Amino acid sequence: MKNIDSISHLRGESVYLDDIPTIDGTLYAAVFDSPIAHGKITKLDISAAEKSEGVVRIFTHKDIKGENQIGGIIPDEVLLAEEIVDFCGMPIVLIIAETDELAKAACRKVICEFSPLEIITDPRIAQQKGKLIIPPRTFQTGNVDDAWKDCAYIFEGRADSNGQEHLYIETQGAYAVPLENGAIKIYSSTQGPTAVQRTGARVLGIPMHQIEIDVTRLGGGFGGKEDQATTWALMCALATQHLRKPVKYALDRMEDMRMTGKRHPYSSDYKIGLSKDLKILAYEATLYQNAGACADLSPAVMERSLFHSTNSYFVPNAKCTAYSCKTNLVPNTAFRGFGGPQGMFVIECAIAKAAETLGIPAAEIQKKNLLCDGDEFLYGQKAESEANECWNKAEEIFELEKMYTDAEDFNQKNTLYKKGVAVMPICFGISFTKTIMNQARALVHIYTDGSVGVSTGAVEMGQGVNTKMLQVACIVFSLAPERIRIHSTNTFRIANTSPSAASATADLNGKATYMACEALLERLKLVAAEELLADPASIKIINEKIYIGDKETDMTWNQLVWFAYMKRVSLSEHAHYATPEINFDPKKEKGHPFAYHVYGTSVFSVTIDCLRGTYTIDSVKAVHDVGKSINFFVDRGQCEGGIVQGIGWMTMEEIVFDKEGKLRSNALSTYKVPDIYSVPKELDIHFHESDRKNLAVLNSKAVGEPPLMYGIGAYFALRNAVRAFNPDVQIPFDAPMTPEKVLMALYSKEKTADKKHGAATLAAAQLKPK
Ligand code: LUZ
Ligand code: MOS
Repeated sequence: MKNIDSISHLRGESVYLDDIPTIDGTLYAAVFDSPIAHGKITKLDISAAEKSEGVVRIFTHKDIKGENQIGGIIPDEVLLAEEIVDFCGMPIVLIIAETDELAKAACRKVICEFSPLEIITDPRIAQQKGKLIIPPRTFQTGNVDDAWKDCAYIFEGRADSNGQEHLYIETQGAYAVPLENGAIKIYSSTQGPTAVQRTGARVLGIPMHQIEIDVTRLGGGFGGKEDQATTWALMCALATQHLRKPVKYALDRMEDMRMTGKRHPYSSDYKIGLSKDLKILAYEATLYQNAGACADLSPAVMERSLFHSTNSYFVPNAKCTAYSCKTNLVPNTAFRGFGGPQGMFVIECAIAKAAETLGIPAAEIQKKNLLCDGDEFLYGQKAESEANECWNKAEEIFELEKMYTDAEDFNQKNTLYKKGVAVMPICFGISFTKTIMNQARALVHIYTDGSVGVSTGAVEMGQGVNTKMLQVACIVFSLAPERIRIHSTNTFRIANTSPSAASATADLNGKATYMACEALLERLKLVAAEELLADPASIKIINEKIYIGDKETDMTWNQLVWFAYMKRVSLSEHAHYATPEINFDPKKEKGHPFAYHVYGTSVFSVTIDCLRGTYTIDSVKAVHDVGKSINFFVDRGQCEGGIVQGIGWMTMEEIVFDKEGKLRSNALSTYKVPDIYSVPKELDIHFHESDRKNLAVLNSKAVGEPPLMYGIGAYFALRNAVRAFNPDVQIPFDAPMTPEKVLMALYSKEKTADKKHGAATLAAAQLKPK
């Protein structure tokens, strides 16, 4: 089935925040944000801004009637600055004017002076100074310290991965409208309607039942709107509360890039020990997460880095420690993969380091260590592994051996172009790592004309979750898709939602939808049995026809629904689903946190231009574990998009903050994201299907985040291509592998162990083709 939004998308009729018709008298917001990364506010003069044309009102933290506090996990984040600013882009003053332009013009008239404080941008320095968001955590299994002595080879090093802009096509934004009795309705471009409602209640000082959040769809979220959409919704709501007027704020691209958090950069140290036959015997890693100025979701992101620190490998002795480091950068946040990619990158670097030193393809080590059924992850859960199946299939259908020999042949024949091949297996745990968040609700109404309306807590953000919800209802009722509508996500219809995140949205909300539809179906069967004088167990409903056993009757779905109504039988059902079996004990750092895992193997082939350092990703092929896919198009779309987004993170997207903590890559002119031309020439995705029972909705495994991690393969394929030109070069593990870094590495003379981090510091004068 096609994505149900495809036609309205194509016609430009789909409704995003900016498509909601505004009410007469709507006012517009803009935020004056901190120009410095750390300091004490010594003077704040808004008098000129107040006199600026079209300005209606200016708000500071003093106007907040509830608490000036928006921290979700830890209460450490204000909506509007009080005495201290601790990152560039921190909101200080909220300006409301008659138009968007006038509000922005007034921002420029705010006078704010600071006495500067020390600026920290490096997570390792933050850690040394004891600036941590939460105490460090360690996940471990076996006994690493004892295991080193049994290792034939030991390698150590450092691995860095940079942040990533979410670059959703629709920027952050909200529209708040006053309702009667002091209530407020907020249209918010959020992945977490309940987060906006809950935090809104706290900031405005009113009960949650006074705040209605409504979301039709987002133009992309990728985690950026899991927590950080709240800020903009509450800016509008704060103004609406005071002015009793509708207020809208849709950030422009530069505001969005400057004031919202990104993927967390990580700096890590690793140590890996292998046996003579390349089994990983021991792995130790220390991860320094750059959290930015406040906690936001960083503790949870850090936790997922630890969960995924051994990727899809069985490591008998492992010890991974992570620090969430407080720096003076915009608070970093959820981003597709949620720390998993960062953790996985480190062990892949360790394996690459070992392979490069031993002079073998990394794939030899990767393949030997894939998780088998029953192997334990370092947090205690036992794997139901598809890792070997996916790898073996990939090896066979993509002719991996031939890909390697073709690249070698090519490299023999060409001096100025080199090819590199790399394999990237993935393993991603499905469920919110915080067990309590794994619950969802659905509300299903059958109307008297036989049409069906479904509401859930799922937010459609382009990922196709509404299409999957519709499919679930279609399957249970045996109705055509036209008979069913998925309605907006609304906190007055569905309460206490978890954000649409963790790849778990379709599973959680789909299971609740399934349960609600099933309950209605059972009820309708009783009505049919009564009307037809038949045994309820013998009633079937197929394609809008009612059957007794295999015998079709004259009764239709529409008639049955009407009979039920006439008998005063409820045609509505609200269901609640909570993932069974999952648990985690943070004291022991052990448990069974995930409903299941998603596996897969991707194979990358790249070509670099050895004069220019530029490159093309020639092909990405993947065997991806879907369980039993209920929607081939949606799932393939997620794989393709995830892979390209992952390649972007690993190759071209380079966030640059200067030493003053100012974002230099602050627009699309200075921050490069993959476009249609950077999509791999060949993108070939095979689904690995399996009959094994899982906790996914209709056995169709979650697909949102896992494919992003295939993109890590691009980084290693590029390294391999560089090493075909400049053998034995020591390239620091420092993603993204931009063309600039490729060029530096091609001509780098660094051949000894990377004591010093950063080949990119090589002087240009040293560049000389060998
Ligand atoms: N959000 C969250 C997530 O709150 N908890 C998670 O475990 C998670 N995982 C992936 C993406 N978002
Ligand atoms: Mo997410 S990173 O699943 O919002």
